[in-house]
Amino acid sequence: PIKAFLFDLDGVIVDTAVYHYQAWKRLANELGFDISEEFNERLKGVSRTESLDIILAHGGLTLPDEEKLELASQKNNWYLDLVSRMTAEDILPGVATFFSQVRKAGLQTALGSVSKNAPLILERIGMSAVFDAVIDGNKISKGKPDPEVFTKGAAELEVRPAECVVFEDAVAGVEAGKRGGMFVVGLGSPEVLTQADLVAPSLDVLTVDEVLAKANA
Ligand code: B16
Ligand code: MG
Repeated sequence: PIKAFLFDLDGVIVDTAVYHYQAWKRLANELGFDISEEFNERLKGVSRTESLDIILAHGGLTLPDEEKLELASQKNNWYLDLVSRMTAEDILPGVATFFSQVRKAGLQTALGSVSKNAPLILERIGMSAVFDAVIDGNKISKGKPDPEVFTKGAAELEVRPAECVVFEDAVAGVEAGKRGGMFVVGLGSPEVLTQADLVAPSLDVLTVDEVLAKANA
C-alpha cells in the first residue's frame, strides 16, 4: 500500500516555472535569440547547468565554461529577484486542502526538487516545516529524468519506491518517478505528460482518497 507522497516544487506547489521561464528568456534575448513557451517545457525539472546547455544549443552558441558559469549566475540573480517577492499567497490553489487530507490519511511527505533554491522558496511561502524530508538540488548529483531525487526521498522516509506516489508537472519529472518505480500523478496536460499513470490539471481538482484508490489498485 501507498505510504508516502513525494512532491515536485516548481509547477506543483508554486508556479516558479514562470519565473524560470522569464529569467531564461531574458538571458536568451540578451544573447540575441528567443525561446518560446513550448521550448520551455524541455527545461522544466532540468538542472540549471543542463538548462543553459539546452538553451545555448538552441541559439547555436558554444561558449567556454567560465562564461557559462557567469550566464547561469546572471540568470539565477534575475530568478532570485522574482523569488524574493514571493509569499504564502503564491502557493498554488488546492495545495493547502490537499496537504490537510494528506495529514489526515497518515501519509508521509517529501519534497523532490532539483532546484538549489528550494529551501529558500519553502521559507518564502512558509512551508519549510511541512515536509518529513526535503530533497533538493543541493543533495543530489543527477537531475531529472534521473530518479535520484525521488529514490533519495523514499530512502529518507524509509519506504519502498512501490509505496510512493510522485506528483509532477514536468516531462522529465514524470520520467524520473517512473524510472524510480513509483506511481506518478502528472499535473498538466495528458498530451504532454504521456508517461504519467494519472493526469489532472492541478492538485486543486484531486482528492487524496481518489489518488490512493488509483495508486493502490
Ligand atoms: P535552480 P523542480 C527545477 O525544479 C525547475 O523545474 C527547473 O526549471 C530548474 O532549472 C531547476 O529546478 C533548477 O533550479 O536553478 O533553482 O537550482 O521542478 O525540480 O522543483
Ligand atoms: Mg516542476
